[in-house]
Amino acid sequence: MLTRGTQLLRNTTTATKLMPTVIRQKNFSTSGPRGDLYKYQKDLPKLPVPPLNDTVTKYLKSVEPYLTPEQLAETTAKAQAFVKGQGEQLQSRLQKFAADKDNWLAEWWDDYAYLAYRDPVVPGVSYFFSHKDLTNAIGQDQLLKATVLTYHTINFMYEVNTENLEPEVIKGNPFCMNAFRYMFNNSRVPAEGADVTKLFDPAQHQYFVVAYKNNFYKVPHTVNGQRLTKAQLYNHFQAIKNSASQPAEVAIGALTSMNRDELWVAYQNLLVSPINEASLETIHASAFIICLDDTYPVTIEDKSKMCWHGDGKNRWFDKPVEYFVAANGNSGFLGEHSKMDATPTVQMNNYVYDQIKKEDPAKLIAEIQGNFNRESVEKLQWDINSQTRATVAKAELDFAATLASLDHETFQFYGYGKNQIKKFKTSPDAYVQMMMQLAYYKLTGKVRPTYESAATRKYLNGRTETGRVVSNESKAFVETWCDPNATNEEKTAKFQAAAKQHVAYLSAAADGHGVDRHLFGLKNMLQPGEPVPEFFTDPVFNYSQTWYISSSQIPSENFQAWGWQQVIDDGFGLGYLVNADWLHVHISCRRGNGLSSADLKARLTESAIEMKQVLSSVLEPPKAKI
Ligand SMILES: *[C@@H]1O[C@H](CO)[C@@H](O)[C@H](O)[C@H]1NC(C)=O
Ligand SMILES: *[C@@H]1O[C@H](CO)[C@@H](O)[C@H](O)[C@H]1NC(C)=O
Ligand SMILES: *[C@@H]1O[C@H](CO)[C@@H](O)[C@H](O)[C@H]1NC(C)=O
Ligand SMILES: *[C@@H]1O[C@H](CO)[C@@H](O)[C@H](O)[C@H]1NC(C)=O
Ligand SMILES: CC(=O)N[C@H]1CO[C@H](CO)[C@@H](O)[C@@H]1O
Repeated sequence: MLTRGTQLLRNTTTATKLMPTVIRQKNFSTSGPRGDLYKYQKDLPKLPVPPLNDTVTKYLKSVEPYLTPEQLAETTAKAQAFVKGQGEQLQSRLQKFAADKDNWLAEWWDDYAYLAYRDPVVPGVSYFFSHKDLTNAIGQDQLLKATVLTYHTINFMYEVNTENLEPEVIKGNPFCMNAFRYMFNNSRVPAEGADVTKLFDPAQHQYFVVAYKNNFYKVPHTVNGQRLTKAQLYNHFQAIKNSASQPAEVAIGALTSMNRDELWVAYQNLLVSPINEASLETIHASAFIICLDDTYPVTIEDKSKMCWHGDGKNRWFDKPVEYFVAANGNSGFLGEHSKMDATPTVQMNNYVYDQIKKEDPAKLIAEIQGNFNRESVEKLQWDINSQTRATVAKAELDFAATLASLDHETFQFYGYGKNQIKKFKTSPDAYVQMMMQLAYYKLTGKVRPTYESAATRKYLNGRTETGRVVSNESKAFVETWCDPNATNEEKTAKFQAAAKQHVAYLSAAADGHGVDRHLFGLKNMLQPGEPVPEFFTDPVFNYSQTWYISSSQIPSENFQAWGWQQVIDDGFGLGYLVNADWLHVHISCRRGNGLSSADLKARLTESAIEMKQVLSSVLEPPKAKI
């Protein structure tokens, strides 16, 4: 239910420049029968503009834990002046603006949060899923794994393209399926100021791209209306592996690991040659990418690194759907975030992996052996001048430095999971959030602004809202748990109050009644030259959106890890899974800022053990012996 949204509220005072985000190619085919995928779209409610006073009241409540009574009084005075004054005007402008839009936020969001983002997308904003390893022959063999991963992804893609995928309905609410239009046959492409999304007609581009030894290959997925069989796919992979013994001399994919402005400059240079232009378009228009690596990742940390960034060369980071398969069969997914949040890609990965688990290895091997064909290999060509050569070299160095500045660890706790948490009659999400608050407080002695992503897909074109995790109640919870004199009963009561408040805020956020997107919208209503209300220039406003912890949960029992990067230099990024019997938190932070992911990991372990002990002692007292 929860997705990672963006935590990137960067420029707080300037209105965002609007840029075109979608370039439609000609020959857009709309023919053919269509299924139900988008059938509820027309009925979906529009993202609300909440009442101004509600939002500001909720905002004040959310900043209270950080403030002294004097500071709170000052901030409250600014807030009240805003509500009575300029705020009212901005609110009515926003209401008018929203009236004829499908989704008022979507007008700015993709650009503001993602496409105008200039740092490298990896590790900056892309997120990864590490697939659970399969213990059978498919799971241990790179090409068998790549074959079934590709085969089932193509099937899923057909469901999307023919619109036969069933729309998601969560607790009776149909969810917006718009993001599926941006899953396949498109790419993020660098542009000046803000990147763009290029979309292509899937009927005209029936192929995917394979990366191997830093080369890129075009492989058909459909020929004469027939989808490739597993044997044909396998033969293609085999042919690619046979064709290249040495890595490409210049790893052109490394360019996509660069800062976006630098990448844009590199593109201008590449596009001088029609050969490069054609190869770039082949990648952009492809359905998706499969990267075959020569690595053997064993630890969860190494597997995560392979999913997330690999060596930064055998990848094309701008594609929304990119898988990697290691030489030992371990695999994972990397999502480019600009047009899609994690919920649709979790759904796709779950579908694909559920199918893969049903594959019979013996049958698959027999099928492949009986159908051996030598496939021709279509390697993409590049015309590389000295400038490109130098840019790639710089990209590789910069990327190595970026990775070196990243400190990440994986907390995996096998003591208990959702099943145990439910016995405490509490929301598993709230439980893990409070566990992370406790760990952070134990580590830093502070309570600081924390983001949890909430999906707003019940609204048309809805993406995410911020769940503000810290509350008066969560603060009382961590303080009480760190008070050596507090009793287990007191601790339990504080925990329950904090979890209750968490659920209330997150539900409001999913209903479009958080504070962050609304205030963002109001700020966007300021006209050039207009004075910026004190409410927005208040340092508390800025502080309250400085995400020292940025967090998100996704539901999948098919993953052994997932994660992404912290969003501020002094912060942690925490991607978590609440599985039936185990917990996962991927922890990232920046090196050299006095933070340590290993220390937070130790504090998480301590907190997980302590919470179960204390809560069990109160909520599950041992039954008296008869
Ligand atoms: C919201 O409205 C209530 C009731 O009218 C008022 O007491 C409160 O001060 C208002 N909040 C703000 C922030 O202006
Ligand atoms: C928040 O906590 C403070 C200090 O414990 C208390 O004075 C205040 O009334 C609380 N505010 C709310 C909205 O619960
Ligand atoms: C715990 O209780 C003892 C005895 O009442 C008191 O001296 C001490 O200050 C308390 N510690 C804390 C952290 O409140
Ligand atoms: C807060 O202010 C700092 C310093 O000006 C700025 O770098 C940061 O982006 C601001 N944060 C937010 C969330 O606006
Ligand atoms: C331009 C274009 O044809 N885009 C299509 C890409 O594929 C999705 C479905 O996967 C369609 O919804 C888009 O219209």
